[in-house]
Amino acid sequence: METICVLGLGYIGLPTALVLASSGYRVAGVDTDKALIENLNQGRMKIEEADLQELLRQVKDRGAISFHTRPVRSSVFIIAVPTPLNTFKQADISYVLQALDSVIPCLSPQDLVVVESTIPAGCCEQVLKPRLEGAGFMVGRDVFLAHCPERVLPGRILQELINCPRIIGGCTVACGERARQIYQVFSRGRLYTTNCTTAEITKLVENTYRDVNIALVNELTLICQKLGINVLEVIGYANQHPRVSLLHPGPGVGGHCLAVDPYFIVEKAPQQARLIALAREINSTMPLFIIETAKKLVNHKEKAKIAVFGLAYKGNVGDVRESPAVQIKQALSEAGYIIGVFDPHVPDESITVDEAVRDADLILILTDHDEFKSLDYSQLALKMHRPVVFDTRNILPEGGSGTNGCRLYNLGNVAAT
Ligand code: SAJ
Repeated sequence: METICVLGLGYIGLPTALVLASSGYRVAGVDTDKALIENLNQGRMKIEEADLQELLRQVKDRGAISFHTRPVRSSVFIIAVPTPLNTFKQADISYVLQALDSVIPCLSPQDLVVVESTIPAGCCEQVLKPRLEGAGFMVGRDVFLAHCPERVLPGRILQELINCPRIIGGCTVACGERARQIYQVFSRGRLYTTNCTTAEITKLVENTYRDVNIALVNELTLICQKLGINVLEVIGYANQHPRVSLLHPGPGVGGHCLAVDPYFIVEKAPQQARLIALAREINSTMPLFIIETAKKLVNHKEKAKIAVFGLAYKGNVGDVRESPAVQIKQALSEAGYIIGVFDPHVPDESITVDEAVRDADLILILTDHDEFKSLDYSQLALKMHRPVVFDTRNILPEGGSGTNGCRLYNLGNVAAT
């Protein structure tokens, strides 16, 4: 079996490295973050994901994986570093370039470089391939270059890593084939090979599809609010249609994928990507609607206390990247409200539920964690100054928390405010 070097040990790179190591490859996990490497060497990780910790223990015990701060000699290099947005909302590929540059001195003939990081369309052909060729490696002859974007859903990473079909874009047919052979060892999903640019844009459009669909229901929420009708009822009825499947409205779209990737398309075709840009705008202004509604629910009282339930960008994960909840919390705090955050998945930023709700004027549910569904809101109401709950995720049964004078609002009945 080949040795594989995985660069970037975040939400994608680490699970990928562990799965490769458990599939028989010898794996070197690489990250420039020294503290992360020390923690992994001691068997510790920060990512909260089912079975991942146990997998780390197993592959470490078997000696199938080692961790380093620089790439080591291998025959395959998988780059899974972040591609954030720069201040102009364009893809910042500098981490990918740094990773590639660090790999170049380790390359030998016939080695394979796979980029899993999400990158703009044309990046492999126009940026990465010329960089390898500039270093003296003819792509498709001396070394192979492919893009194999990840598709895993945070919260179900391991399961989806193994089972999702994958799109592999090769700079040449041989590049795609070489990458396919690596992935087929652990992947149970079908592996499709195509060219790099097709793989790049396919990845981007998957997340854009979801972002646009969420924008539709978020916009519908604002429309229904104006019309004084319950958006949840409308969605429920519309979804009875055999070809309609509306998603869930919420306080906005977060995470490092949906809130970022559509901009990579806009960047490349701003004149054409009108719907995509508008969807981004709708989703990223959703927090303003939540902030204004929360202010109304505390009657614009100065220094009202708001118990914020959830900072993570979505339920049952501890990831706060691009989280609308963080944005909402910050804006309310800057507006002078007293904020108590309760998020059992983000312990560093959280106080206890009792501390958060004590003397609060509003519980503002911003994340759909399971823990929030099973709380007894009528009991929490007893500790509050004014027992009002605004459930922006629609996780509580409508009208279900009405005891002890507790008033429950969600995105369906917020028109009443
Ligand atoms: N959200 C809504 N309403 C919904 C669904 C989601 O408001 O009906 C919000 C969530 O609360 C969250 C955001 O959208 O703030 C994104 O959450 P998500 O669960 O839709 O997606 P991610 O970002 O966790 O993972 C996505 C997935 N892409 C698709 O489903 C097309 C995943 O498969 C990708 O691998 C991942 O992006 C990625 O890394 O690109």
